[in-house]
Amino acid sequence: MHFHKIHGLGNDFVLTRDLDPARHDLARTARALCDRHFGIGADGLILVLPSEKADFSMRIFNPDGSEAEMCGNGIRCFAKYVYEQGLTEKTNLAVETLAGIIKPQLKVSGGEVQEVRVDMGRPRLTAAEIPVAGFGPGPVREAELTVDGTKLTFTAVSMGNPHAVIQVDDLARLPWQTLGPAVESHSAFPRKTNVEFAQVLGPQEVQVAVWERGAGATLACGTGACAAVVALSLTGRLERRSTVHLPGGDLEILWAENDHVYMTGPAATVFTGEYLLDLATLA
Ligand code: ZDP
Repeated sequence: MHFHKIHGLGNDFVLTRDLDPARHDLARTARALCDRHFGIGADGLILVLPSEKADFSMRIFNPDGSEAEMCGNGIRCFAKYVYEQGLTEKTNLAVETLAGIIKPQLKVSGGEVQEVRVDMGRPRLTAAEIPVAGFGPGPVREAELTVDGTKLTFTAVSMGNPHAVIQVDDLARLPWQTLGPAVESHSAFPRKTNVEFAQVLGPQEVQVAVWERGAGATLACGTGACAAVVALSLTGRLERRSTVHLPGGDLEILWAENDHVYMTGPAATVFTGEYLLDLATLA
């Protein structure tokens, strides 16, 4: 299996065209490839597939084998891959995902994709859409959740995938690495959730620590950065155009007047390779 290793702000993915959903056990393959000791190592496995409704179709699997609806950093990596592999000459793409058609716009110079601005579509805010159980039926804003004896305040947002944005005063003093998995698997989130711990630094600036569903702590999360800006502007804590500081770097987010969220950030190819183990016999 030929693959590319591409990351967005250190959120890293294995991308390939050599996996066939009809023939391969994708959950098992994702677990094997994403393993950092027994495999290639990645925060997710991304399949580059043809589409009847759009230019391409993207499927994304977490390191635990679960399939996510969408992936913000991953779709920038996806756009870089299809353009630089010569699969398209378009710089405005439409990509089919389980969260609908997402539209990356490529900034190209010297034949290389330098940056990608993605129309991530509209955030979904009702409890049923996210989904959140035991709250709602409408939007869940600054609701209380107690995990491990700690009272947290969360706002729920779906960017196609579920997010709980937890506003905190001081990230350095919060044991978010242990709270993250407890929130991820809390019964309030029937499909589990990604968790963003967010400390507002200024009117247009926020620091975010990410605990990803099915992946754990990662250096960045594109859909999570969008969810954080939506949640915090909804609750009057941040402007709709803001910079999100993540451990791996910054993303620029705009929740525009047309209700669409736009995310701008980089993607970098690190290496290509051949995976040598038999995909049919993966442990
Ligand atoms: O929704 C989920 O299960 C996520 N773990 C998918 C990956 C999201 C990602 N971090 C992003 O950038 O949006 C890749």
